[in-house]
Amino acid sequence: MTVPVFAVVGRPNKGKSSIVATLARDDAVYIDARAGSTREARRYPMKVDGETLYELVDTPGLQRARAVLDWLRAHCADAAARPAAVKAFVEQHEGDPRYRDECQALRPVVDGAGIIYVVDGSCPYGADYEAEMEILRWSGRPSLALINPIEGEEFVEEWSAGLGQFFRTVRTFNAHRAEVSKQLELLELFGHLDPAWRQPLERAVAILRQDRQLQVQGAASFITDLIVEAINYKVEQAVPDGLPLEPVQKLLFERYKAHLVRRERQCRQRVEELYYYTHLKKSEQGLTLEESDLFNIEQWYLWGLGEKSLLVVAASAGALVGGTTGIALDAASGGLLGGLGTLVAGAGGAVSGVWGARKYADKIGQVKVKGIPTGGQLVSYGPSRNINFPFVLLGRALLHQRLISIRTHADRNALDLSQPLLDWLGDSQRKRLARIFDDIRNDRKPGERRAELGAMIANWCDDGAPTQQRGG
Ligand SMILES: Nc1nc2c(ncn2[C@@H]2O[C@H](COP(=O)(O)OP(=O)(O)OP(=O)(O)O)[C@@H](O)[C@H]2O)c(=O)[nH]1
Ligand SMILES: [Mg+2]
Repeated sequence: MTVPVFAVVGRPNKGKSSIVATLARDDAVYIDARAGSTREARRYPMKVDGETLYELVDTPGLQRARAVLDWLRAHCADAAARPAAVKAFVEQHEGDPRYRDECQALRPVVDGAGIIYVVDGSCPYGADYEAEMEILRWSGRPSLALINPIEGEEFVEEWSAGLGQFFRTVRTFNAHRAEVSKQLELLELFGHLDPAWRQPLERAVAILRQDRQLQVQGAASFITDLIVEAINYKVEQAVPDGLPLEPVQKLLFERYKAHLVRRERQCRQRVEELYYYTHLKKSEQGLTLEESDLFNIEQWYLWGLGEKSLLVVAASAGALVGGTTGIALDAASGGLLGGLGTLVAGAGGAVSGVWGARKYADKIGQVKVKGIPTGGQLVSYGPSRNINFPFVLLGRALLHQRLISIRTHADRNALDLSQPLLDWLGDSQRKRLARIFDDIRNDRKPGERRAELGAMIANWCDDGAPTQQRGG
């Protein structure tokens, strides 16, 4: 089967490379605010499971279209000879530094690529674009035009009218924000432009749809694993008689923390890989929040899981869990309110440093010391009995997954992970989660509860799910 190839062409700095990055799902494509950032034509295959579904060719911007068109006119007898004239131009000028960029852009077209012509809908239309559109028409290749509204839609209508004279298919396509459905629609459109591509592009769309489902399921299962593991996680260490316990307690807390921080990071990395992200930046704040701050209740406040939502979580969980496990409730809400009290009183981070961190650490898990029959003591830290802890982990994981799934590969902004967590969660879901967490914590029907949790998470990870469940 022929692999469809699309050359993305246009003036410098119109978002060509951005469109390539988005459609090829490749965050390594070089994108820059300066014009002339792409110097060489380069192919970017869209691969799923090792199979290339289609290819995008990024090209340098056209700047000397008028001179090229003059040459073409002077070297072409009739309309039937136009594609051959374009080919002749490229062949005769490939070593000519004056037409370097034009040859780079036209070479893949001459070799059989389809054309995606890109303009900026926030800049006015001008007749001076017509020379390059004319050249593309002369090539005789299937083509469509995309209006990329880089800084707004002010001139989109004007562009539609102008482009309509040269291209049968014109669409507005935001290179940085196009949803997946819009990307797939574009592939389908191309399938209609060239009969040879119909079948491979229909197949590509079907595979990408399925891939989306696999991404959702994969992400949900990574997140479910993380939450269940975190709820049950515990570290312990035997200490011979006569040795001090305090250093061991400190060490265990560090080990506990380090493990869960690593697991959270690993989960994020796996989700990013599922969605083909390998070059993601995280915001400065995101980076610091990502590290051990997971264990600083003071920081939970910063993620929007503020006083109110913490109380709501505790209250609904408490109302629910209270009857059966009163002790857990006391421990959790006591710890919670203690933490919040200090938080409110010491706003601005008065409680910090080692003392603060260790104090808060106690609110997440507990240190236990047990005698060992053969001598010495067994010191353990965890599992966490803090009602809010799994909510915080879940909220962070779902926020990260959502940011990844709605992102395009053209977006070079850092992931902003410092946003409110679970603010979209309804009361009944909150209660249901609290019950599931409590059951997992107490090893009641763990298999069933895990499946239930997995299904809820998969639903939230699916961007096709009703949006009232997901913020933004
Ligand atoms: N906000 C926003 N910025 C965009 C969009 N498309 C492109 N840009 C920005 O516009 C600039 C140029 O984007 P590129 O994709 O590098 O443009 P190009 O046409 O490949 O540029 P050259 O390779 O220099 O010809 C970059 O700063 C992009 O971040 C968009 O849809 N929205
Ligand atoms: Mg470029």
